[in-house]
Amino acid sequence: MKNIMNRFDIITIFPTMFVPVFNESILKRAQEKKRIAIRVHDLRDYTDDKKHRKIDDRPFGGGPGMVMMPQPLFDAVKAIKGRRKAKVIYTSPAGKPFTQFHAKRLTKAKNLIIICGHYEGIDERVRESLVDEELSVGDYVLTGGEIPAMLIVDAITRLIPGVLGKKESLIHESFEDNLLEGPQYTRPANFRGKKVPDVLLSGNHKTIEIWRNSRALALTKAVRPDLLKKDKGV
Ligand code: 9WO
Repeated sequence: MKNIMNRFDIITIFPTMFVPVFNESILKRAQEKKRIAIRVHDLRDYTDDKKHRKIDDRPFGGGPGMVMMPQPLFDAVKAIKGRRKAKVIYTSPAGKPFTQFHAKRLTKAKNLIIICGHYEGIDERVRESLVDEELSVGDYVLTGGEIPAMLIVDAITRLIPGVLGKKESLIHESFEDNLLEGPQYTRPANFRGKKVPDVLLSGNHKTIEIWRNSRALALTKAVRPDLLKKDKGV
């Protein structure tokens, strides 16, 4: 809670996409509690093309589609940064895989500027001179970088001290061992003939912990054995 607030600036051609996502639940509360500040910027506000607010152009050398021009992106990042230090992130399938490890590391950055790509992507000079980190959120192609940007803000924010309640934070602490969580049950103990495992009703905390760990390990081995091969993810 000593933390000065984390600030996220997002550069996009679809600013309204972020409104519903950032104004619900924990992300909303984190802003109200001043743990984070999120600013969404319309890239078109930064183009020199006053008339058509153009931000893309045809690729040199030919080929299909359009490329995001350097001018609006350079000017947007410069204006948003001001005198502050900021890390500039571009999301693309060609980036390094974004994992829990990156989410944790990026909680330390006071200001993240996330560029959301469209069309065929950004002019290479933006990548070379403006982008500090290129991150992928998975091996698939999307229609734009907006959803990856939301995802990155979400994953980082829940790790910022004071964002989650004490109970929720403890739950995430138990994930630090690269295991998936085993099955969970709530009332009733017998739902239409389907029973909760006896061990969970036993009240024996030690036995319950051993059972949970063994289920977590079995599940991880079955569906994500790669997580058990050291330093993956968390
Ligand atoms: C697309 C692409 C495909 C294969 C290899 C590299 C690539 N880079 C891009 C790219 O920069 N695309 C731009 C952003 C424009 C089209 C929509 N964009 C996008 C980002 N689609 N998918 C992503 C993305 C971002 C992070 N993690 C997974 C997917």
